[in-house]
Amino acid sequence: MKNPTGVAPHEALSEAQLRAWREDGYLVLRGFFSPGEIAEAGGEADELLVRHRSLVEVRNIRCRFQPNVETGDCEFECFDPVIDLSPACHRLAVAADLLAALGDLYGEEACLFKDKLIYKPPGVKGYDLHQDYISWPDFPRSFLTVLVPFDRADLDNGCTEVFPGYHTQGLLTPADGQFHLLPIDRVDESDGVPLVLAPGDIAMFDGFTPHRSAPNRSDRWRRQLYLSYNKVSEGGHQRGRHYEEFHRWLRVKYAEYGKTDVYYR
Ligand SMILES: O=C(O)CCC(=O)C(=O)O
Repeated sequence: MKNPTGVAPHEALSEAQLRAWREDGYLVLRGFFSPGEIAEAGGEADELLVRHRSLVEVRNIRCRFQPNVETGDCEFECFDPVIDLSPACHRLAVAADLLAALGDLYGEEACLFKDKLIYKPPGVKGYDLHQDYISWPDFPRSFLTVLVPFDRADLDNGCTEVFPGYHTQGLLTPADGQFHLLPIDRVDESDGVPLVLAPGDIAMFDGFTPHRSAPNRSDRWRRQLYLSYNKVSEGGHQRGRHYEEFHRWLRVKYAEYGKTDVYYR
């Protein structure tokens, strides 16, 4: 039957979940993906490290490295992007149920903007407090990120921690087109919510939601897919354009540190 109100009904999320999202700037959905879907993507994540071993190189701007807080070594920790390497990660990024949930959050179609796979091996450092939004002229204010863990993420292996409610204040650092860490005194540390997730669970958080993660102090990996989206009304499908802009920006940043021999592969 045609919807007499002309308003698209919510497909996936309840009113309470939508209210929590608006107020808190994050939402956790338990058991969202099946064990089979996560096992397949997790298996591919491991295979990538063997099959695409030659990609893991400090000059390749697809790869991110972080110090190991135990050994001081610089260790590989992330492919950004990843869906062109892993069909199973690609399937998760465009899964109909996920796009339906995001469509409910947005009130319109969600477009994949960015995708990365953070492996976070034992000992590897986390991320200091920041917001993901960056004030580039075309960067969508509707940017949000979905976390899809392949391993249990908890306090021991440095799960992501979000600070609810602050997203309503917008950008909390200068809007100068640069990436800024957020001073810790800008939030009340006791507000932090660790996103403790089991494989199959997902969490989404707003591009203005402050977040951080501690080092991985366990002997377990914390493999987690980070899928970011924008509203279709804010630039439409622009993943290709985003990565061109991101790579230009990264090359400038590397050059500032004297590293001019970088490439993308
Ligand atoms: O690994 C994490 O938990 C956080 C990663 C993050 O904040 C980022 O990549 O921007």
